[in-house]
Amino acid sequence: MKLFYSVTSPFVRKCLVTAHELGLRERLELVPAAAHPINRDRSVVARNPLGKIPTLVTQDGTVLYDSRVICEYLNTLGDGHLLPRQGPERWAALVDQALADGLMDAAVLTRYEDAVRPESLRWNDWSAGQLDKGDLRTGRNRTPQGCP
Ligand SMILES: N[C@@H](CCC(=O)N[C@@H](CS)C(=O)NCC(=O)O)C(=O)O
Repeated sequence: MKLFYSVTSPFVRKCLVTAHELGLRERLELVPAAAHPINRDRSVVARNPLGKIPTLVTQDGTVLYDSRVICEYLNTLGDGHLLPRQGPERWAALVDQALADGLMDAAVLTRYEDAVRPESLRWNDWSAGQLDKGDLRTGRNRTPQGCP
């Protein structure tokens, strides 16, 4: 399987950790990609119209994208222990994943604001709003009320 990746992507890292935990890491061939919100990486866009990584090409040539989909796929390919298939454990795992994805989205958007947007167009309140999510600024993640 080919995984379009970059070492700086937290979403790629999530998929790599998942593959490692399921004993599938060796089955992934890492293909370097330069996903970027402005300068599109055509090798990724050719497979995923969003141009985002991670993008996975499975053994039979099926293209999967979005880390959630890729992690579900890897879980199915492995022993299935990372994402419970049913019951309250499944909802808890999916909510944990949604929280982690939301934190990563906020971190990536903040990075794009700082590194990609021209300085004259930057809006500090935007970054402050993103960093407030899950207390990213202090590193202390809030647990939503009602979740274990
Ligand atoms: N929801 C996606 C988010 C992936 C994502 O935002 N990846 C970033 C790199 S960390 C990317 O490809 N950005 C390029 C872009 O925004 O066009 C997932 O879970 O895979």
